[in-house]
Order: sequence, then C-alpha cells, then structure tokens
Amino acid sequence: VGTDMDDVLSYVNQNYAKPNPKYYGAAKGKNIIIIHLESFQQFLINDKVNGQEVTPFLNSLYGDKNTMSFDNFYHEVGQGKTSDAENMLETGLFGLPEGSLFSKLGSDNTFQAAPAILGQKEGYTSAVFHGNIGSFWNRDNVYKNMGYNYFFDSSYFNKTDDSSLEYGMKDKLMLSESVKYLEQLQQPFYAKFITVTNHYPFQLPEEDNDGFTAPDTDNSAVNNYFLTAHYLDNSLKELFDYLKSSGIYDNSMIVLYGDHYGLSNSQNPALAPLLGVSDDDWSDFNDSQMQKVPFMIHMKGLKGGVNHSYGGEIDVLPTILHLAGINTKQYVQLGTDLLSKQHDPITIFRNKNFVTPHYTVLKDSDGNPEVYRNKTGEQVDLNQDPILKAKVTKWQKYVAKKLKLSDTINNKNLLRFYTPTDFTPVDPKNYSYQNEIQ
Ligand code: GP9
Ligand code: MN
Repeated sequence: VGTDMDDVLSYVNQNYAKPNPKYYGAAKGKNIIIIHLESFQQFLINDKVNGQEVTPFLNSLYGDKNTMSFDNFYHEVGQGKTSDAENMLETGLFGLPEGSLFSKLGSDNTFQAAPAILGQKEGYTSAVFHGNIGSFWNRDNVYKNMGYNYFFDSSYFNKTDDSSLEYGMKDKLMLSESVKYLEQLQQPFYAKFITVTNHYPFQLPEEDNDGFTAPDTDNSAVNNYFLTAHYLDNSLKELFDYLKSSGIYDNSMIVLYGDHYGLSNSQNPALAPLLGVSDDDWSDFNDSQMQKVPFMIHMKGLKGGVNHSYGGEIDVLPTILHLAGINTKQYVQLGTDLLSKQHDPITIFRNKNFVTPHYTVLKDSDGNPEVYRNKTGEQVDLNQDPILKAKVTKWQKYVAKKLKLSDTINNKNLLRFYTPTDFTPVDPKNYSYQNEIQ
C-alpha cells in the first residue's frame, strides 16, 4: 500500500495546476450553490424547436457577462450515472469502470470531499436537496462519509398524489419547497440541488407544460426530452427569482452542470435531423459530441464569457476550490482547475475514449483507435500520419494510467492512509439525516 500511495502522491504533485490569480479567491466566503441538471446536454443551449427557444433562461445565463460558460465540457460518467457525476464533483476522483462507486464503496470508503474541505477550511455549512428517497444511489450513507451536514430528501417535502414522477418530486415543487430550509442554513453554505424531472423517459404531465411544442420525430423519447428540458429551465428561473428576492443571490456563486446524456447513442439518429445532420451522416464522432454537457459558473462581478477550454466533471472540484480561495495542492484530486493556465485539457471518458483540444480518440469495435479532427469531424488515417499515431499511443497510456490510479485509490480505499495537513478525517457518526421537522 505504501508504494501505491507514493505513486498517487507523485502523480498528483506532477499534475498540479496552480490557480489563475485572476480567479483565485474570487468567491471567497460566498455561498456555493451547485445545481445538478439531470440528463441535460449542451446541444440544448441556444437550440430552437419550431422557432421557440428550448431553454431561454439557461441561454440568458450562458450569454451573461457574469457567467463563465464552457462549450467544450464533457460528462465523464460510467454506469453510476448521476452518482458518478456527483462523485467526481465532490471528490475529484473518477467513478468505477463498472457499477456505481456510491453503491459499491460509498458506505465504507474514506473521502476527502467538498463538504468537508469547505467546512473545515472556510466554515461552510453543507446541504443536499433532492426529491427522491435518501437511499437511492446509497446517498444517505455516502453523504455522511463526505461530511454533508444536511440531506433534505423526499421525506422533507410535502407530497400530494401528483407531486412526484418516477424519480421523485417535480423540480418546481422540490426547488420551491427547499427555500424554507435554505433560508435557515448558516452562511456561507455549500448547497447542492439535484433535479430529477428531466430524466428518461421524460414524461411531463400536460399541466406542467407552459405551452411549449415538442418536435415531432418518430422517436417519442427524443420529442419528450425537449419538454422536460424546457420544464427544467423554467424551474431554474423560479429558483433564481427566489435567490434574488431573498438576497441570497448577491452573496452566492452558482454552479450549474449537466450530469450526463439524456438521449443515448441509439436515439441520436432520430435527433440528428433536428440538429441539421442527416441521420445517414451521423458518426461515432457525432455521438461523442453529444457527451458535451453544460458547465457554468455564475456570480455577480465574475469576469465571465464563453470559455473554450476542454475539460470535464473531474476538473470541477479544483476549479471551485480555487475560486473559493482554497489551495488544492495537498489533496488527492485527479482533475485540474479549468481556469488555470496549466489546466490539463485531455478529457477522459470512463471507457478510456478521450478528447484533446484537436482530436477525439474513440475505440472501434476491435479496440483500435478511431481518431477524428474536432474542427471538421473527419476521421484521420493514422497510417498516413505516423507523428499523430505516436501521440495517440502516448495519450492512450496517459489516459489508462490516470484511470488506473483513480481505481486503485478507490478500490484499495487508499485515502484512509493519507490525511492532508489541516484536514480532519470525517466521522460519519457525527451526521444524521433523520427528518425531525415533519
Ligand atoms: C435519482 C436520480 C437519477 O435519485 O438522481 O439518477 P440516474 O438514473 O440519472 O443515475
Ligand atoms: Mn442522472
């Protein structure tokens, strides 16, 4: 175990990207609000159907000068889906190659996660709001190990016959009911809202649609996806209105991200014509482009704009901690700050496919690399380009090494042997999420 941890620490040291002084501490002492946009893909931003904007509110944020918006940001989840996305954002480590880390290891592993770091370093109170039962994805155990002070699951919300869909409370109801709890949290707080309504099979009751007209492809999941995404967008507007009227907005940094795709590769050909691509021309490269999800950081006074850096969910934690003015050098986190000049742009999917600023490298069915130029989407013949071929081999090794390090840390629970200076290991017994309010 000694040598495993030595490898990890030497990698983390070498890979460290120092913060950009322009952004370091820009959100120091502010509340941090994370909004998890269920199944929300980047292509929806500024997309129109029948002349109507699908997500007018997110579009307004995307173009706002106080929002840093990324347009080359990818989800990096595996089978753990939502839970893998949460895991990356909270811990800076990848999910597992198979199954969900939350479910498999989340009850026992040692975490050095965002709520504990922010709590110990800067006195943050932490809370999660989610309209599903607390045991889904083993959250009730995982959050204790991460040091979350509060977990407002479905038991905290008023339920009626039609307030919930398959994955829990409708977003508008969950978000508006969360307000009374949010107001009572000691500031600064680190609060995460996990939405659910934009989840497959995307069934939005008629009464929850404000008149948006779905496209009419012959794939109903594709059509309905636009309706639930539009509903989610409306819900966010309502949450922002509340944050503004309560004054919380002025003192908060709001981070929004899409957790993973909503439409799977098998549904993409039905979507293709809506994106102006003929379904015959739809390629593996197009599928890989559909793994882009939003990542936006919004804060009054933030110098924003559309940022074209390549990155993914693994990079979020160091980005946020640096904005909060917390040095990350001593933590075992595998991503790098997206705002750092030293940011590592090689963006790794959990299946070892990856994207660099110029190329997308996917495995074909025989496991050989298929390389595409990001700019044009055309495939490169590696036999005609030995220099690129050598680079691809080098990148592949790097990608495999990084994922393997993550798996070793997680599978061997290595963080129990390494405690960063000034960090107190989290004792889950100090946390209880019993609902004593109702
Ligand atoms: C359920 C929700 C959905 O609580 O977070 O998870 P997913 O199916 O997207 O992994
Ligand atoms: Mn999800």
